[in-house]
Amino acid sequence: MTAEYKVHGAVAVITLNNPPVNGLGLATRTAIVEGLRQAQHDAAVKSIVITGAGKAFSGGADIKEFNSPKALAEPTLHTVIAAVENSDKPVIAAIHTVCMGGGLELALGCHYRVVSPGAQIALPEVKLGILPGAGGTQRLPRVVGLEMALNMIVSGTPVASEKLVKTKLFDELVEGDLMTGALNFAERVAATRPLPKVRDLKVDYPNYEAFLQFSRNTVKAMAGPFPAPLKCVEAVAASITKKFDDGIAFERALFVDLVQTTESKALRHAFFGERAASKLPDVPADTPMRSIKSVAVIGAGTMGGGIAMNFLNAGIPVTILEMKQEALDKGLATIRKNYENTMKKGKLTQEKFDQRLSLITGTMSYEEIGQADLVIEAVFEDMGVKETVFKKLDEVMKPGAILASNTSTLDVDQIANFTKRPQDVIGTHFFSPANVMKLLEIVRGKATAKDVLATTLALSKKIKKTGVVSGVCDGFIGNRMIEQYSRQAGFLLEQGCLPEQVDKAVEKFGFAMGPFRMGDLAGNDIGWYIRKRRYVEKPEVTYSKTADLLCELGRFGQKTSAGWYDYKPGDRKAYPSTVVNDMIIKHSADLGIERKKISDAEIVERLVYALVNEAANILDEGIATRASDIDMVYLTGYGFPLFRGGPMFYADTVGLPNVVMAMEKYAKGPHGEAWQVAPLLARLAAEGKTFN
Ligand code: T1G
Repeated sequence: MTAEYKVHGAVAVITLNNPPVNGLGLATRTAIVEGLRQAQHDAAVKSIVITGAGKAFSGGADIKEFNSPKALAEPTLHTVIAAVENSDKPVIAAIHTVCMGGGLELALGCHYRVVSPGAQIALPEVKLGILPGAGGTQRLPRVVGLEMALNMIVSGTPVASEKLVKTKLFDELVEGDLMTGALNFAERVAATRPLPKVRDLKVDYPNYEAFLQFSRNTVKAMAGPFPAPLKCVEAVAASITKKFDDGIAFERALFVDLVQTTESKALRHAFFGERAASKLPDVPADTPMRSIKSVAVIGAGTMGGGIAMNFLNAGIPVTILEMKQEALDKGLATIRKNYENTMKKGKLTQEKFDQRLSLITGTMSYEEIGQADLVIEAVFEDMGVKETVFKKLDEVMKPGAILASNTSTLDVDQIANFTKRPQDVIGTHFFSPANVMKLLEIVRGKATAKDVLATTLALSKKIKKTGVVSGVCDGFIGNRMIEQYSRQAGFLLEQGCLPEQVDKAVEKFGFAMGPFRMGDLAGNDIGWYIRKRRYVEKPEVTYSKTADLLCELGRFGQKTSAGWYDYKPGDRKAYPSTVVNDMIIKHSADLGIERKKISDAEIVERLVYALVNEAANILDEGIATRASDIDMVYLTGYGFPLFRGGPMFYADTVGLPNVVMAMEKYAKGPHGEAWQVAPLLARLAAEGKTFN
């Protein structure tokens, strides 16, 4: 059963038991109604308690059921809540740990609510592109007030139960054992009549129109492409402008609209995609993990310093190693500066600042890092340098230590073979700035042990990264795909576009930054260095030479105050460059290419489908475990727009046959060889299937 029924004296207790978070799926909803019916028919029962087993009261409706018949099958959550509210015996919600979404709405339908301290209370539906659809927008304002309710619903942010005990949301804060407190409370109120109903309360807020208008304006400004936040405001407004049942109907209508939107489906896709990424078919969830109590980082440069900060933030001591005192001092000073800046912005307390800085030690001796449980090298991206470092690490690191490389493209198997313990070697590819970017590509070598993988995945969650496992190939998942994206960007310049048009087109599509602004930020010389290697390794792969011509002018981007764009001192704004645009136009002429007008739609198709096509190969080769992993890479590491769900999700929404048709059209144009449709993509399109 997904809810247990048990009578304690004169109190019937219904315990939700649907691990992991007591999602209110159909079976659970049915069991609740069954329990209420039993309690109603048992004359010995004078009051009813509803609570949750395990680590949640309830995490809300079962998102896995959305857009499936079960979600709307009776008893719906509305029906369950009505059954609770219309019970002729008092129903008390005994809340602990997590009470969110439909779980909170269920509690709001109860006559009373008692709660443990520290419980996370939220209506987070907006984060899934929807809004509370079972009365939350109408009941919450009636117990915590219009403003608090609006903030909670529009942000979706949890509030600790202690902060709400003075509101009508809770009747008692139970400091000790929750069940004991709930049973005592239930006995005390057993005979109290009339039964208090949240729906009978009124929302009182003087001059609410002005507040609501201000809220609309504020939310409109921050919601971007997501429709849900503004609809949350409208739904909450109904709690004061409409009668209760009209407000419920209005909320329901808005919910039904939102749950069908692509934006909501994209957010739900990302929610599950984030969690699925930590699961590997061949690494059991109960794989024993190695204990990581201390970390060493080799290299105190930009990457090494950023990597170190992730562990300091998680309270894990770090020893950072450099070969020269000056570099070590500079690296440590940068870490301190970063924390000082965060503290200045009020995002870090002095106490946390001191604690984090107390956890970092600098050294120039490999011998001093030998006892670390994990060592991550962030040295120069050159196999010779990696070889020297890993041979040294193999010598000094204690048995069982995990040896990780922050390489962004090099062969992790080759690196592992520099050691006598390849099973302990793994790739941990952080993205710059490493203490900010959420993505962590975890590169599993052929020899990487399963417990090393499981440990690294769990550690990525602890340092608040989205860990995505990649197999070994050139560029792993993200950079291998961005390679094709950049190729198309270069061809577009040759054929008629200028950097600003391409960037604007993809930024309008929703990317945080277009390819050329991104190149200027990351450094155009990085791509240049990789292309030079490619020209030798894969001479058959064609590239536009525009990016090389740019680098030959020394225009590496912001770091040289000139790249695809011009930059002014102290100003990070990208100004179109006459020098570069003339160079591009001249290069087309030198190639005998007649430049033509290219639409924004074509720009977006060619850049995004280049990602999708390469991703299909990555999936087919087993480099990525699943399509949603690839989406998570692009959503958390490459600025792909969240409301479009990632490249694979987006391709699914376009329809794979449409993607293939567009690619076949481009295959007839210049550099058509770049549009070889990936076999997996062709197969799925032909079979009417999707990636996800
Ligand atoms: N439905 C289905 N599965 C859920 C779930 C949910 N609501 N919440 C979590 N899971 C799964 C999750 O996929 C993972 O599965 C496991 O539980 C542990 O999650 C009408 C319609 C509750 C704070 O948005 O915020 O109610 O990977 O790793 O870190 O108005 O999960 O193990 O197979 O996140 O301890 C509104 C979403 C739903 C809450 C727990 N509720 N969940 O965090 O564990 S819409 C939410 C969370 C709704 C009504 C509407 C968190 C958590 P697996 P986890 P955690």
